[in-house]
Amino acid sequence: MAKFPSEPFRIKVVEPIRRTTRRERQQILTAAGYNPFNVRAEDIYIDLLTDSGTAAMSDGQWAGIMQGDESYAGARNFFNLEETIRSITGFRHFVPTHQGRAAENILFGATVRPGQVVPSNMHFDTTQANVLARGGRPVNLVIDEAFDPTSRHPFKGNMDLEKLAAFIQEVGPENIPLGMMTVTNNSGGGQPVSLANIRAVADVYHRYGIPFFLDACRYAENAYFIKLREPGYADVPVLEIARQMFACADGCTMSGKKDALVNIGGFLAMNDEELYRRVCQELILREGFPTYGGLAGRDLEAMARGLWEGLDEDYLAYRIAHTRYLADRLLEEGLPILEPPGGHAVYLDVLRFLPHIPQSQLPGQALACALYLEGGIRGVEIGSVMFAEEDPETGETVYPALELVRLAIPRRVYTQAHLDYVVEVCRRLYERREQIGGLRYTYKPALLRHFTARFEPV
Ligand code: P71
Repeated sequence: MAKFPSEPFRIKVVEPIRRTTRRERQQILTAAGYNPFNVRAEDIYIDLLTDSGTAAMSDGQWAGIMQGDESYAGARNFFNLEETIRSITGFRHFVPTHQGRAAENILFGATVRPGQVVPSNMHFDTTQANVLARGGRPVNLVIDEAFDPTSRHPFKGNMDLEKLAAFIQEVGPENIPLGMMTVTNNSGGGQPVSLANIRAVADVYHRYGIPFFLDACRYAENAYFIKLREPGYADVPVLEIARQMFACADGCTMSGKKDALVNIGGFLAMNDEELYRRVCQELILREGFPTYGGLAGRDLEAMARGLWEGLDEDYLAYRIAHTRYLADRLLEEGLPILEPPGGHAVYLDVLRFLPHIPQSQLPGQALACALYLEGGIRGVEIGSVMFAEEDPETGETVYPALELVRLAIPRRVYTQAHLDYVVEVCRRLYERREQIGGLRYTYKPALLRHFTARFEPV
């Protein structure tokens, strides 16, 4: 039976959660248009919608909240955060933002012109949408193993270096204002990127004079995977691995809502002085003055402290093993999941879970709804609803290679017994999987459609 190291913390504050009846859940789901985003959190028993902004903060972070300096300019918490970010990332400049996508918006606003392309291993949905919103084209060049849910490649988030070099030559470096890399690769299953690959990607970008930015929101989990899996790093402190990752890049976007263990916050960091000046202009227009950037002083403090806690090796060992525990238990029950499990989530492999539902009938969304109906669990579809695209020439729908339901694990929130409950619900669903039917849209918005789309059973 799978096991994981016991928690390196104890629980000081609790939040009641409530179980509902199946009949209640059926009514709730119908009213929500079969979209779990539209369900009230109070009507959910185990909420695995996202690991973003859902962490339990520590007593140290809450103490920091009380020490928020709410001055408009130059709050002391800004300088604490600045010292922290500089120490971990080494980047010369940074601005706080209210979350990750605000950092993306400001970065692409300052760099991307219509018609330009931004390559990455895989852009996450907000990154993709923010590139598109500036008239740019996001391109994904991850290794092929990423699309095989059964491949146990240790670094399935790696960029395909040949594809990258060929792509740059094809479109011309002058049409690439920056190159990116998402660590860990969320859309591809929370899979890590090796340090060797980050170095090689940086070399390719830099050979063509292209600035390289990391989408760093799960950088600490990525660094811990490097420690576990990449030869030569077993005895290197995670902080040092993280520093080496950042040292390859010219800047990063960061959603603090993941590995910085806060409920709100993010930042954009960079070395280039001239870019920093333009970023500050854009920041003042959209987020706020550069020493608070859309956050309160107390939020800056919580993020500074959370950044350090997110790098703690006891915490990371527990975190990665906790996720692994859920994956191993599901595998023990014979359920199809994407392997190996990621750092922040376990992904159900829907094409093997529900092979009788064609992608045109949105099997991932159907499975996410079935999970809620069966056990009050909320996961998120990462499949056709999130990523299917219309071919601009033929008008035909192109479905993504991976159809997943992500069970994202909030940091320091749920216990092993909660995960056992999740396994039990998934097992029951898998037993009667033939009874699960497909869905169709009743409302299909153009951009970031998964957040607000509505559905009905076919
Ligand atoms: C996640 C999220 C948040 C989310 C997004 C879409 C649906 C549900 C929840 C956000 C990311 C991310 C990466 C790799 C940038 C952002 C944006 N992820 N890059 O996975 O995973 O950060 O939410 O702070 O704006 O649930 P932001």
